[in-house]
Amino acid sequence: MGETTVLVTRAEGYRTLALNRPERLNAFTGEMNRELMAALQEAEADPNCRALLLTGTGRGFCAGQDLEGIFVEGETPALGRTLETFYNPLLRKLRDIPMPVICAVNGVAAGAGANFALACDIVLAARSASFIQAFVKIGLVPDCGGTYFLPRLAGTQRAMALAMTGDRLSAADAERMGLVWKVVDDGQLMPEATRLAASLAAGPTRSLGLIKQAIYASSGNTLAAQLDLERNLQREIGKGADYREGVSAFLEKREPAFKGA
Ligand code: LHQ
Repeated sequence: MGETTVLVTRAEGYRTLALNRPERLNAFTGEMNRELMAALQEAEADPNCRALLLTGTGRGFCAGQDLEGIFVEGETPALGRTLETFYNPLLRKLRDIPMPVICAVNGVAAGAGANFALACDIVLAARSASFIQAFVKIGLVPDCGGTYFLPRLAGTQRAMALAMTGDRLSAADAERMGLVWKVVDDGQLMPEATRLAASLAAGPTRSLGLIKQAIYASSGNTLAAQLDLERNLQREIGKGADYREGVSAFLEKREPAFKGA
């Protein structure tokens, strides 16, 4: 038996989930899909876990679906079922989990791997990392949310060119196009990402969860609907202890001690 395909490391307030098949650039297998879902569900169920950090071991972030042995003699590939059973629930979970998910893209992110990174809430990339919509190179269409995230983050023209050419995009260009929050020097990626995770984990977690909900709802909403949503969220969050703590800390000129409540 090999090592687990997702390494989970617990720190004060947050967990790091590292995709772990470095010899295959962390390409997804069914086992990895299942272990990643289990890790996300366990994190969500733990009240002490208030932020997540997703990364990869070795020189790659994730090379997408493992292409080894996917064709079985006499069988038609059932990609729709694979997506619906494994990948789409993971994408939904990353977006719906009510805590910040940071992605530290440590190397190449291709195919599904690229789009898992784009699904995360705040994406940091190592300067040597790159993003490839590799699907077209093997005669597929982007999945795992690629056709949703790319036009929204980068605009229709860039989304189309990236998806149609499958060209490799450098981390610097990904930052310029708004696909990632920040590019950092390779040696600074994990220190910077863990600093951010620890800082968000000490934040007002319910606020952060609702911020995520509101920002993601906005692309399907009118302004009127979004104003209604903001009103509803603010009505609820304003009853919480962290709001009182935040205001008290400001008035008392001290750092707030948020409980995530
Ligand atoms: C791999 C892989 C890999 C197996 C590198 N599989 N071994 C599709 C279908 C079903 C439903 C769900 O959704 C999807 C979505 C998808 O993700 S489709 C897209 C699948 N991914 C790709 O097409 C990317 C394939 N990989 C590459 O193009 C290159 O490996 C990249 C550009 C990512 C990296 O290139 P290099 O840095 O030159 O590394 P390498 O190619 O030498 O890879 C290192 C090893 O990892 C190598 O094995 P080896 O035994 O020769 O050392 C590769 O064969 C292996 N590997 N990706 N997806």
